[in-house]
Amino acid sequence: MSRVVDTHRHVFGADPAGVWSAPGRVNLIGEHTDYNDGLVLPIALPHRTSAACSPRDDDLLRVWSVQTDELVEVPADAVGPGSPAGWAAYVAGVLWALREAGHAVGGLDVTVDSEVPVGAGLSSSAALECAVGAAASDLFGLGLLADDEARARLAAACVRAENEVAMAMTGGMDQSAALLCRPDHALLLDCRSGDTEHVPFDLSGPASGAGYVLLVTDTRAAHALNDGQYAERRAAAEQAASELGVPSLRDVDPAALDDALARLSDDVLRRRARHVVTEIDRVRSAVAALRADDLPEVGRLFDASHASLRDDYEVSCAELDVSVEAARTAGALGARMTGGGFGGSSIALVPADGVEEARRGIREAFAQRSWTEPRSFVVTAGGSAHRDS
Ligand code: GAF
Repeated sequence: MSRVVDTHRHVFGADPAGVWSAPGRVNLIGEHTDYNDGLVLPIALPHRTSAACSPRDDDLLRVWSVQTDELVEVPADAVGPGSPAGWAAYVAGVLWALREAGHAVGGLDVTVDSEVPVGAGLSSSAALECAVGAAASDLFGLGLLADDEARARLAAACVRAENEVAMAMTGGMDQSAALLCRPDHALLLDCRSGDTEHVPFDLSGPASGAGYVLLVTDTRAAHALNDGQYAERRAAAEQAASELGVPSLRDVDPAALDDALARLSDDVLRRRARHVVTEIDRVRSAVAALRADDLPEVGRLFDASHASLRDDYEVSCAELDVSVEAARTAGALGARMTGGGFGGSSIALVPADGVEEARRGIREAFAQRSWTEPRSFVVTAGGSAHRDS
């Protein structure tokens, strides 16, 4: 906190009006289902992105990043598709989207500082958008942090920033997680209706025996959502829905999946659709298993989700597969890639007294292949975006 304030003072020559922060996330299960009107189950990470902000009396945005030591200046009328480029798009894009939604939003001086690893599939971009969105809401009196309904509207603006300025065709899970998650709970979000449920996420309860923890492994295999692969998966899912004559793959009944698949025009579409339909069903099962404190079943669902993402949706990569296998070999109840894939992070449900063994197993598996050393850390479910000072 003091670093972002000190940097702001140094760069902009004045104290910020306040500091706001928002978390990264890991999705427990329900991957590539958000843009299919499906179900997702993320938790907010304890890692947060902070934005120290001061309002300006013109419409200029000046934004400094502690991570890149770089100042970007953008007048409001210069913001549009692909402009500005790079990380500043997430900041400028949010102010643009709020204006597009009819809010009176002026210029800002912003300093950002992030604990959320960038490129690790842990939603550093959504954390940045939502920290800035929270700041703009408070500083311009928009009331978009007031309750979950208002927060959902702020999340929608952040998604527009990502889709229409940063040009990444992502769904809405990450922004919803950053704005709606609660400590010690996973967020069950229905991406069609917007309905939410807060599902207790406590792996250490008495019914879980010695207890388990969620181990996140950043494989260090770089991941990007605007390189065409993500958009290609989204287009395939939309084409499958259109061939089946339904608004989205959410509308395919899992019990009638084989019939639906038989009607698709090619095998790739069949595999893409099978992932989405079975994954939405796995979210329902995982929520029931969490509520019943049946962690072995949660582990089995993690494993099934990973296999489906690897074989049917084809968004995994060697580093993710190896981290998942090594975690299981070291005693995890289950493991899977999390987030968009093509690099990024995996999660594993690990016995609380077996964390070091799992971390060592994953590290050694990477060392044997001469890959960059991965970073593994235990996480608990944190809270959503708020004002810090
Ligand atoms: C990325 C996207 F940003 C999300 O919207 C979601 O689609 C996810 O990949 C895959 O579940 O994080």
